[in-house]
Amino acid sequence: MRIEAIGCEPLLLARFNLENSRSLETYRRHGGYEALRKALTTMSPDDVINEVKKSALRGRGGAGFPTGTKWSFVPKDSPKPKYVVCNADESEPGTFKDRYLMERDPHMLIEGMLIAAYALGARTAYCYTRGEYKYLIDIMDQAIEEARAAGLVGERILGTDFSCEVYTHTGAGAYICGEETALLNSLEGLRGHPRMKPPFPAVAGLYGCPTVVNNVETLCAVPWIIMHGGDAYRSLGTEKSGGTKLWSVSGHVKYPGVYELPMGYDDMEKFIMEDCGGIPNGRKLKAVIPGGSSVYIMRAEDIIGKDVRMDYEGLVAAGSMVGSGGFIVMDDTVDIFESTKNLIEFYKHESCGWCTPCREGTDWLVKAFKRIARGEGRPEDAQLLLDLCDNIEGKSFCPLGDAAAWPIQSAIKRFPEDFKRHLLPLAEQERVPAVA
Ligand code: L3W
Ligand code: SF4
Repeated sequence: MRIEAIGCEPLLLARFNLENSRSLETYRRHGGYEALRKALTTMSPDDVINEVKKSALRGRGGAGFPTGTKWSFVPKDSPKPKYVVCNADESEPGTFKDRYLMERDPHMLIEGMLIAAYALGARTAYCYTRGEYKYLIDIMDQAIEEARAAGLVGERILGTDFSCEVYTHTGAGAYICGEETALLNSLEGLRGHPRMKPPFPAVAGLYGCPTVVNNVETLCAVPWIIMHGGDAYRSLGTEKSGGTKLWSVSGHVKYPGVYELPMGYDDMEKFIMEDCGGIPNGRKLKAVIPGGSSVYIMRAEDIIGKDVRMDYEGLVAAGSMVGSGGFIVMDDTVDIFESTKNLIEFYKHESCGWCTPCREGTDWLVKAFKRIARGEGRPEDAQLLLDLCDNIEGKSFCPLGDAAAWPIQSAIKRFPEDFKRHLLPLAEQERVPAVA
């Protein structure tokens, strides 16, 4: 497992390889909590928000929404308490960056949460972590206790008027609780199904109060931005997407791992073939899902020789999305029908059942995929699968529905041969060469 910055100085990974990197002592020895001190003693909350706006930091959980803009939606004159919630429910298939941030550098996250709380006028911050990451709760709790003992969490932080409590909270292993409003329901002790938006959480979130929900990686970038300035952060990336981004690389590459790249890293082919060591065992690249399972699958021919830029705009232009940065590489032994079947089984299992198109649609899709896999496919099944997706996409209550439809639609359109073979009668399937 490689953990490495490429094309930039490590910003999020800067302390990962230090001895005892998760301790407060190590963090402070390397400048930790100085950004919080700077914010509390030399900046107004609006100054902090403006710096984050200038940085062009965008939400790293999947949607890429501008962080400073989201923070500015929190009403300043509301008499209600305000909350900061860190979304550490990292559940997107292929995504495993946030766990390393929490495991190796928990104080960077706590400092980011505290700066966000100061900017927004919140006195309480929660870190909502997926149930399977239970071990990280212990790491976070220990770090919070260390910070509290040092006067960095709790009353009158660093001797200023700013007070803020930080709590951890564990989910119970439901993917849907990574959707921000389902997460808030779960945090309130309710069933984890999504809420109607608008109102957005920034206006009516936890307990109906203004709440900012940000991903772990997003909050971890904040101390650096405050310390070095929004312009410096922006200049590391592109005009529209500042800073650096973590990519969780898995699948058929020689060196899987977590890579930090500047936003706008300008060649996805180089990233796969050189930085990640290329495709092992002499095989060829067949497909990449660049942003976690919920985005469009890409074909090798859309990557090789195409100078695909790795940022929000670059990946949309190349026919996919940054998503959560879960970068899954597949070689030419992979049957895309089989890998897509695997994904739809995941979405069916994780559908919360709240709305009919997603609950029923994902179930029907799984039934159809299983029938086809048993050798009972029919030529018209490709269209049937697309019709089922069409009845889910844009017609479901939350993004999980779209996320279930997109990988299937793109797989059928971009890898028709892998589907066609399965739709032939069994005897004929044997005459068509299997994938590689
Ligand atoms: C106030 C407005 N706030 C938007 C806020 C909104 C949210 C953020 C983005 O889905 C995607 C999803 C997954 N006033 C606002 C406003 N906001 N307009 O901005 O909102 P939105 O609705 O565009 O996205 P979302 O519902 O947060 C997130 C995809 O990410 N995904 C999943 C990743 C999973 C992980 C993980 O495991 N860590 O990240 C991957 O692609 O499918 O499409 O905060 O409130 N007018
Ligand atoms: Fe639940 Fe799926 Fe509907 Fe989202 S789209 S509310 S996950 S049933």
